[in-house]
Order: sequence, then structure tokens, then C-alpha cells
Amino acid sequence: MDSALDRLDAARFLQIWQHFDKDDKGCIEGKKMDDFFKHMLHKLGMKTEEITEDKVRRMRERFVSPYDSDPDRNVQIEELAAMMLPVEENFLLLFRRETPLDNSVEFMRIWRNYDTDSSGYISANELKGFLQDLFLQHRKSITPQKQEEYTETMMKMFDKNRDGRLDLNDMARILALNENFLLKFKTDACSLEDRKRDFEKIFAHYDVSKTGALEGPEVDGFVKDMMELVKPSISGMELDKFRKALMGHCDINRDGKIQKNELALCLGLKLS
Ligand SMILES: [Ca+2]
Ligand SMILES: [Ca+2]
Ligand SMILES: [Ca+2]
Ligand SMILES: [Ca+2]
Repeated sequence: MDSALDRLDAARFLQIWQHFDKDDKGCIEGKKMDDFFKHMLHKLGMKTEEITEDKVRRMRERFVSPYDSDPDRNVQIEELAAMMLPVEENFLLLFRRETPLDNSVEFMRIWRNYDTDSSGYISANELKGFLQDLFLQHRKSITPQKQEEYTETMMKMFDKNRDGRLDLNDMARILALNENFLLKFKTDACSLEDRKRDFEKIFAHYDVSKTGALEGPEVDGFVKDMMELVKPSISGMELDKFRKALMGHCDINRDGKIQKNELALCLGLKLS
């Protein structure tokens, strides 16, 4: 079985995946995984009589065993690819961070950095720049041909609406951005004391540089999370629009940053 799996590369994996994920949801129902593995072994050149239930069971245990406890759970493409692809093909492993990305500010810093033409989208070319830097950071060399191939595979995996560019939510998936920080807070927070305490926590979370003001990607991160409280996924252009409106409304001293008291005022909170 292992020798068959040696023939698995990113492009082939994706092809097999798409056969099962026809609606392009990025996930497959856990209970369909046996069929998935059978199909995979077949595609990798194994004869039908060689594909036994036992082999399939072992694959399931090896690659998706955590799901066995909950058969209703879906298997995500990036999780399975990270488990299955051989190391040299598995550029997706590079996205696995020791600590998950849990702050939209860091996310927006990356986004602004690679959306080099500020179009509000990450194009295939911009994605390639991102991958190049990632390989550099991990001190891995990669041929131009592999760069093209990985970029293309990533686009196929994450460009949900097939318009040839990645949106904010596609990129958030690639970087495994954790859930919205603002969801932690109840909007019906009762007393003024509670609201002030929440405000302090919120401000501290977004003021990553600890300057007492939100600037650059700190504003972006805050705007992204705020907007996504009311709309599940926003586009880069919507973000820019709302950012502009927020700055116009909140940045009272017009220094291009949002000081703590400015944000408090904006949120209808009077700090003593
Ligand atoms: Ca762009
Ligand atoms: Ca797209
Ligand atoms: Ca700051
Ligand atoms: Ca200001």
C-alpha cells in the first residue's frame, strides 16, 4: 500500500479530492472516506482485487482516525492533504504553525503585504510571492517549476468562486485564522463597568504594537472582525470601504490612527 501512496503528489491528490467534493466545499463527509480511499488506491494503479476492506480500514485509521469518534464530522481538504502527501510534496505543512493565527491584525499584516497592487484580492502571482517567502523562511529551496505547480494547486484548492484570485476569507482559510475575537463579547453586556472592562480587552487585543493607538494592520484587523460580526465573510474591497468610513468617523485628531479614547467615543463609551 505504501508503495502506491508514494506515487501520490499534490496535483493527483487534488484530482481525486475533486472527484468527491463536487460542490467544491473544501470538505468531504467522514462517512464517504472509505470510498475516497478506494478510489485513490485505484487511481494510484492498484488492481481492484488488491483493494481490500482491510487496507481501506488501515488508511482510515492512519489518516483520519481522529474522525472515527465522530462519523458526522467532515474531513477538510487541508487537513487530509497535510496527513497524506509526502513531505517533499507537502507544502501545505508549511502553513501549520506552532501556534495558530489567532489575531486578525497579524492576518491583515500578511494580507496587506502580499496584496501588492492593493486590489483587495490576492492574485495567483501575488500568491506565488507569498509561497516563495514561505519556502525561504523554512530554508527550503524550490524550483521555479514547483513554484508554479504549487501556486496552481493552491489556487485550485482555495479560489472558491474560480475567478482566479483569492479573497479575504480564502486567505483566512489558508492561514487557518482562528475565530473572530469579538465573538467572545456579549453585545448585551450589562453594566457600564462590564462594558469598560470588555473595551480594555478589545483594545489591548488589537493594539498589538502597544502604542496606545490602532494603526495600519491593527485597524484592518479590527475592521475585519467588526464587519464579520454582521456578515460572515467580507471582501477586500468591502473592508477598505468600511475602514475608510471608520477612520472618517473615529479619527478625530486626523493623525491616521485610532487612539484609545477615539475608539471608546466611537463605540459610545465614555472613559473616565
Ligand atoms: Ca492584489
Ligand atoms: Ca476567488
Ligand atoms: Ca498600535
Ligand atoms: Ca486619531
